[in-house]
Amino acid sequence: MGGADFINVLYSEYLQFDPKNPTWEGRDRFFLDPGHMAPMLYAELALINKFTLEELQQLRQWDSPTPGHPEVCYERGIENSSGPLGQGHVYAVGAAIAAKFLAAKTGNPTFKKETVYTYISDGGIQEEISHGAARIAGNLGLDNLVMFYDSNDIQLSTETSVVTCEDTAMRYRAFGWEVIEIEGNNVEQIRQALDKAKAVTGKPTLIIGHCIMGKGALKEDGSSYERNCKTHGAPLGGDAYRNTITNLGGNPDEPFAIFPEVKALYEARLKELETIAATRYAEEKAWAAQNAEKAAQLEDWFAGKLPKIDWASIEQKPNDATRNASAACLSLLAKQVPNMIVSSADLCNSDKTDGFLKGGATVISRDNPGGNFLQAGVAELTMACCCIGMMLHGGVIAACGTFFVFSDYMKPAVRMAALMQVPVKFIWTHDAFRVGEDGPTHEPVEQEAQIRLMEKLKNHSGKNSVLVLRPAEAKETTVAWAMAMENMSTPTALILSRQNIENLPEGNDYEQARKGGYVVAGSDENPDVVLVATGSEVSTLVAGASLLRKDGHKVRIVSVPSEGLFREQPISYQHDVIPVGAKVFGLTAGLPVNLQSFLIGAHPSSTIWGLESFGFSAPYKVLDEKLGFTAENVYNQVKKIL
Ligand SMILES: Cc1ncc(C[n+]2csc(CCOP(=O)(O)OP(=O)(O)O)c2C)c(N)n1
Ligand SMILES: [Mg+2]
Repeated sequence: MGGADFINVLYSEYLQFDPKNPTWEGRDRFFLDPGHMAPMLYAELALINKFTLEELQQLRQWDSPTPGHPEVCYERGIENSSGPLGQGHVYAVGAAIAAKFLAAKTGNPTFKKETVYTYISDGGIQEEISHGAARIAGNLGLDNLVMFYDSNDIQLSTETSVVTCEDTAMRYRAFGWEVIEIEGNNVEQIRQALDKAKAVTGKPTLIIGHCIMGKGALKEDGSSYERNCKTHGAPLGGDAYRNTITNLGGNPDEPFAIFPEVKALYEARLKELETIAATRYAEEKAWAAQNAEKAAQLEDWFAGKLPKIDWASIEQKPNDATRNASAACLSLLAKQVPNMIVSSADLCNSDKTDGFLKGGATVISRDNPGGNFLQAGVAELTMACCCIGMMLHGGVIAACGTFFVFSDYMKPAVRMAALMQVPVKFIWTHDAFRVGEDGPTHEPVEQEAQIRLMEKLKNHSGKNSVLVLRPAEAKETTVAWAMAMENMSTPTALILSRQNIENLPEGNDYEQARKGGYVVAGSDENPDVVLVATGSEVSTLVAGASLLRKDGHKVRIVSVPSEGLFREQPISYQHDVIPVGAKVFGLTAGLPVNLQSFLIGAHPSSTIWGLESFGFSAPYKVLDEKLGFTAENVYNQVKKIL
């Protein structure tokens, strides 16, 4: 209720979209940060015919298009799912970066005219991620970004003064923003602020709107219910809504009515928008006529179509680390995928996303908005959300890298990408304890188990919500990157090694990695034991197998870059790879649970060697010895079950 004046002015006078074409590439975007304000957004969208009044009445009910928090749906005018405070406005930062990128890269004038609006509340301002977003948007001078802050002094359980004495205006100014302060329920001031924000150049704008929480609300006894935490999320209670609707000039017997003058206002605006869109289309058409090739390319970009990528041209160095193998792929992608943007949280030379720079990418800056490498600074969650926002905008493919252990700082964003089915590529290197001297703080142990849980969780289209790939060595990494690029329906995680890894035996058919798991070349017929691993542990199994063969044992080795994908194969294939009743030995540098499912149906003596504690500080070869990740230990452990 406190934000209604702003949203009404924005939608009835400023936001430019095509009522007939909700996915128009050049439309203004509106990203809602506080998902609990879903009713405000749904009600506004009902005024532009995106929801019916009946649908509004189904708020939070089973199978309704109006769930408790909005879920992305372009057709209905919802640009993002929102709920976890803080993330929504960072998607807007990503979208603003994407709009500037597309403007610079294509020259299509429509992207210069596009404005990205976002709405934030006290909760989002307090979330740590707001610092990352403010820094990046300020540093890049995103003058196509306008953020309205619903500053109402009230949050869920207290007044804001209990938890903060921040001078928010000063903070955003310090980050390089234009800051305007207004009475957030004063329509004239809202107009002036939006006019001013649109005219600002070289800076994003924050409009701090001092709003009245629960504006116009009355309690059951008729006293004021304004500025009260209790109005945050719960119904007003009893007949309070009747008093409130009467107080606001409505009829409490018809709470879902649209006033005729409001209807007329929006009808007129929708007409106006048709003209605005037609003018913009004409400009786009004129540009397309002059730039036929770019126009065709742009269409592909928004359709999520990849150009031909010459994967076969990649020559992986023998026995290389998979992070280096990833760099080789990124170098090629920099040359062949012009709408790809890669980001790193200040680790590009370690996570090897600098391969993208070496392939010719340039760093995005206020002077180079058409660059395609975002140096995100040390802000993993912000980086992930920016990448999601770029892809929500459309026209761009985004990937971001850091150390695997810091995926912990990104999980909330990975979850939202999975829920929204946004195909960001997450690049996580330094995938295990072999980080070594950096000690247990930097050594991922349980992270693979955590991220693989997302492979076991289906999205609302029935697909594994994330594709998680931990390739065994350099050449398998090329296939993994191809799979990541081709996957435009869910996020993909690439989990890569810091250390060098021996190549798999000659003749290995790497394309089989597309099945999630496969028998590695050189395996024996009718094996006595099946050795299973993901990532670099596969090569340790290969080394262990050669010792076992000296004793006359027949051994099969299975590489499983993605358990989730493997489980989608026909059961007959799964049994061909790991026969029912076989003796299975699994090796994982993560928690044993990573491979647990391969013991189902296997011989009861089957076992897994994994980590059951945090890591330790030592050179990685010493850790391999101490923790049992050697050919000798594979031999010793397997001998026990043969
Ligand atoms: C990351 C996250 N933490 C906690 C919550 C639960 N929550 C929802 S709204 C809210 C605070 C609401 O305060 P404010 O943002 O000022 O919204 P207002 O009450 O003014 O509408 C909280 C803590 C959440 N949605 N997301
Ligand atoms: Mg508030």
